[in-house]
Formats: sequence, C-alpha cells, structure tokens
Amino acid sequence: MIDFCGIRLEHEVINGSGTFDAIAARRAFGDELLERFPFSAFVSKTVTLEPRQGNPPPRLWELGAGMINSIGLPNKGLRGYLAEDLPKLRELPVALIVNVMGFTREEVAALVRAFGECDEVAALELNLSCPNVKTGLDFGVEPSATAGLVAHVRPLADKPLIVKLTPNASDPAAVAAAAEGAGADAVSLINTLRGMALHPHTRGPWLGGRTGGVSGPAIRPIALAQVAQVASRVRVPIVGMGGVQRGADALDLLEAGATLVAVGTESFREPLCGSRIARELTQLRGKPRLEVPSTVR
Ligand code: RRO
Repeated sequence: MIDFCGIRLEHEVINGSGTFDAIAARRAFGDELLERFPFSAFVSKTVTLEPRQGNPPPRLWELGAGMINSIGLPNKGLRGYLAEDLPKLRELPVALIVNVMGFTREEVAALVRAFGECDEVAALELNLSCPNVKTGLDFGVEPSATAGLVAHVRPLADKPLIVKLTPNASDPAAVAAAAEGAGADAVSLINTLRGMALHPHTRGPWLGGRTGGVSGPAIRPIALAQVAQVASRVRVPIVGMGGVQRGADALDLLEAGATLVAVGTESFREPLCGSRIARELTQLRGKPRLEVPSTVR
C-alpha cells in the first residue's frame, strides 16, 4: 500500500489526465474493467467551468516515438460533469482525482469549491499546463502567478490539491517550489511539450490547433530530468509522468524522486498497460539491479 497525501493506494501506477476514458472503457469492457482496473487511482480528463467543443480536427499526429495532440479540452463543463460523469465515475473501484482548469482565478475557485464538496472526489488536480488553449493568463509558467493562484484556491476545498506543472516553463522547479510554498499538497509533471507537424501536401500546420502537445517515449528523458530537478526543490509528493511504457521507466521516475507514476500515451496502444507496468515494477524491485537484463531496462 502507498500513502499519497493521506489516500491509500494499491500500487504506484495511475493514469495521466485525459489519456484513459474510464466511462468509454466500461462501455467497451463491461464490468470486467472494474475487476481488472489498471490504475490505483483514476484521474479525470480536465473539467472547465463551461462546456467546450475542443479544437478543430485533425487533433492527432503520430510520431515514431509518441504523438502530438491538439484536443483543446472538449468537456461537458462543471454542471454536465456533475450530472452525467460523476455518477458513473463513482462506481470505479479506485480513488477519483478530478483535474480542473479555469481561464480566470474565479473560474478555478468555482471548480475547486464545487468539487471540494463532492464526497466521491478524493483529490483535485489543478491543470496549469495545457499547451493547447490560450488562457490569456499563463498561470503555470511564472512562479509568482502559480503561487497567487494556488494561495487563492487552497482554502476553498478540504481535499489534497495536486498542481500539474508544464515542461514549457523556463524553470519548472521554481514553479513547483512556488506551488508548494502556496499550499499545494503535491505536484505532477510533466504535461506535454509544445510541438508541431506539417501537412504532407499543403505544408501548413497539420493540427487544427496549429500546434499541439508532444507525448510518449520521445519525452521520457525530459520527464526524468524535470522530475529529478523538482524533487531536489520540493518536499511534497511528486506524480511523475512522461513516456512511461514499462516497469523500468516507472522505476526510473520513482528513483528520481516521484511517489507515484502516471501512464498516458501507452494506454492508447494497450488500455490495461497500467496493471502490466505495476506488475513489472514489482518484479524489478525483487531483483538485484545487475540482474535486470538490459533489454528490460
Ligand atoms: O485537451 C488537451 O488538448 C490537452 C490538455 Br487539457 C492537456 O493538459 N495536455 C495535453 O497535451 N492536451
């Protein structure tokens, strides 16, 4: 059992927000999903105060080592989420972490207040790091803006508050330290890195949102470096993510200072990979390091 901000979790592997649709997976796999749920906690896709359509298509570009997404936060908004999604997510066999994003301080406050009152929500994750929408206020790239926002919303809910950091800041560790100083209970990183792909014929941007967020194995070393850097600056628990495909990748992030590891892009290829990665992690821990074959590591 792992203790994460007072929440007891079966193992260290959770999902990255927006990379596993538990409601669609339940439709596809039925109740078997509940019996074999791949993560020890479920993190929801980002919820905004008002409903959003998201970015125009195309929304994805596949890379040799990952993908670029430009989804643009489509969601039902707070009211739709409370009425339609929360009753279904309540049935999951693991703790629910709700990821929220606002375009103003007041919007974030309203979301934090609302989810703070929901008994089925174990913790909140504050998304300060979506690369695909213009917030006007870039809360997540400046330590002082992050501190101001976190200090404003921290008193509004009596639940653990995780701040999701962007790798697109000049000093992510300074942003993490600012979040901790303002009362964050944990930080999570990394979100996707801004990238672009050109249409093979028109040579204009392929993605409807022009640029998108790069994820998958391509960003794994960046995630590892940033998790290590953040771990040297904060004492709060860290949820590390970025390109995790195997137990060995998860172990790297844990050894760099993370308490939990989140899996994202790999779940698109293998929806139950969370269980496999948790199992591999246990196996790796049982072996002396030199016996771990290089093909596994
Ligand atoms: O919806 C998205 O386009 C999106 C979000 Br909210 C995010 O946090 N990270 C990402 O890569 N895409």
